Amino acid sequence: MERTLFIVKPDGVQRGLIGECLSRLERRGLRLVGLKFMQITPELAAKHYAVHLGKSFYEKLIGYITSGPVAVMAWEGPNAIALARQTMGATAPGQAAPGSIRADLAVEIGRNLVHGSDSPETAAFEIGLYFPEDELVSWKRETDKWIFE
Ligand code: DAT
Ligand code: MG
Repeated sequence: MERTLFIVKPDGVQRGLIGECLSRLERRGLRLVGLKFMQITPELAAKHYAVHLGKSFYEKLIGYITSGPVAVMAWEGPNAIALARQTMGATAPGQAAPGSIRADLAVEIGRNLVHGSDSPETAAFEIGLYFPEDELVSWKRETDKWIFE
């Protein structure tokens, strides 16, 4: 089992796409273990995107992710990180695979709707940034045996 952090960014919230994005992961079969609605502070954004500090788009990225409320989720499943990334699509919507969230619903890299962790290390780090341990729910679904082998 793997866990991954997933965020519907401020453009997704403003466009009324929280449910659409959540639903795609839910219907795919990943299991929700954390969920909150919040506004990311500049301090938290700087921690989250520290890896991009110094890049040309850094300031714009911090401005974008802090520009309004976001929906933050933790999802669980076998290979959850790669599965969520596939459902999201590539960073640039024009390069995202057809059927992915970014291909179907986004146009610009700077308004690409969603965030998802990209490795086990970043997933652990990012989940820790947004969810104290007691806000994550470990549970079994009635449908697990029909989705997880
Ligand atoms: P991803 O969100 O697919 O994990 P990333 O971690 O490389 O992509 O970058 C984080 C965000 O920064 C990305 O969602 C949008 C923005 N970004 C990345 N590369 C960019 C670029 N070349 N120009 C503008 N924004 C960029
Ligand atoms: Mg990333």
